[in-house]
Amino acid sequence: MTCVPDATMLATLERLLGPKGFTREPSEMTPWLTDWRGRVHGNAAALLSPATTDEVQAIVRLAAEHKVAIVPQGGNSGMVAGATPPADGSALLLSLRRMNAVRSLSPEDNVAVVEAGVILSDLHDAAASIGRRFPLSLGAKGSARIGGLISTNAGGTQVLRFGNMRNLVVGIEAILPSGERFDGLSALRKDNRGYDLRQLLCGAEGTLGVVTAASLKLYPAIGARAVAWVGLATPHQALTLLRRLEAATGDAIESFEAMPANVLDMVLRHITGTRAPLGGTHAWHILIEATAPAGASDPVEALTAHLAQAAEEGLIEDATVAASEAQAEAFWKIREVIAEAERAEGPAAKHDIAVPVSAVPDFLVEARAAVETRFAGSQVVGFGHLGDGNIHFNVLPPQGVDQQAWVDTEGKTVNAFVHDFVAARGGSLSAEHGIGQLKLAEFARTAGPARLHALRAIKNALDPLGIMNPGKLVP
Ligand code: 2HG
Ligand code: ZN
Repeated sequence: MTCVPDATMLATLERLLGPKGFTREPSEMTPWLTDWRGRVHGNAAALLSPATTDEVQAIVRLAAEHKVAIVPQGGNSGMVAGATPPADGSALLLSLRRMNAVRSLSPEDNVAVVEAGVILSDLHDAAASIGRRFPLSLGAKGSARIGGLISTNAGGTQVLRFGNMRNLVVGIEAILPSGERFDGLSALRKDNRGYDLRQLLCGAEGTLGVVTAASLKLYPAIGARAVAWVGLATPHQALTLLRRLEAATGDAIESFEAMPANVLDMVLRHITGTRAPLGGTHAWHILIEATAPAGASDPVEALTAHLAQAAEEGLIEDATVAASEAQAEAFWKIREVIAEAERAEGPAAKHDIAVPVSAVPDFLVEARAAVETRFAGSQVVGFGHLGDGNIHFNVLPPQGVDQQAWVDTEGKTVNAFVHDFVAARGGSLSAEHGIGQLKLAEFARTAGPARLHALRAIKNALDPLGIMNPGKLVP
């Protein structure tokens, strides 16, 4: 059990962090006390915004001494309320947003060393300034911060080719729950000193310490890209198309995102300025991006030819390749605002599942039919990263019911139904969003004893006082 910070401890923190780094003002704290989708409302004894790793260390030492809980937070754009503090107000909310320096950029190492509070799109710009790119990208790139992306092992739309955040981290600096500083920033491409602490901190959701900085892999800048929108009849045809394009283009294909017609409609309904890329109606829509390094032949021509061939054979119904950067951006916008459109649509029973890529097409068809039959009137909006096996299989309540009440009650039965369906296919109930608070019960129900025991043993070994983000990830 953790303790409530007393007046002396709060005064010490206030002195340590100064007015920019310490507040208890409700108006300043409120935006950070609720998760992005507005489902979980927390409270905090204070909002701490340290500017340096030394300040983070001092905070954690003090918290350990007083057994006070710390909830680390980045951009607060997470999907599972992993950065939302508990409602009792006993925890200190630790925002990394002021630690937003790019410490170094090395074209020789192909590495950027950045602080945890750097916003993803700022890292994209920094990498571009030295002719490199950081390839992880997602809809929330304008607000998501590096520390949160590491702590959730974020995925996004380029995982097909570059892997998730874990694959892009080569070094980490963190303050462990003991208050010790782990100096693992050195950008070693090989390091076999036993258990990999850096990888342990990726996806740990702030339960094993506070990530303060990271060394991240950079890649050559893109020379040219081709962005296509494809309409086709079934997800099975989509997977056939993906494998065919990969075989024909080497590793040029880096995104292969799928959405059914009802998801495209939802975006067009809620997000102003969006319009359907194709004229006709299609059961499935695929967004494809192919890239080429500078000096290589333009991917537009190749992708256009392959898609024309696929259309001739009847594998796809229609396709268009963006004729300009502006059009490419417009296609991408449709994909990136799905979560926003769904938020506007209202509450949903949300699932972030993974199955083997080969199982995705059958899953999409069978799970949708099973859910819409079992939960009469519900509507599946299942979209996502077909190329890496990760589907956001969200379920909207039937028309005419109290939507939030349905999600809070029947939605739990839907969650269990979907997760069991996924487990039967060797899948995972969290592909890229993490466990946080929202998946905790289902994780505990389905994880199995070996995984749970190991998880708890690691947590207890590194955080015996249980001060780091309690109530998240570890059932
Ligand atoms: C995406 O792929 C995000 O758009 C959000 O991971 C998914 O809202 C969701 O379920
Ligand atoms: Zn996603």
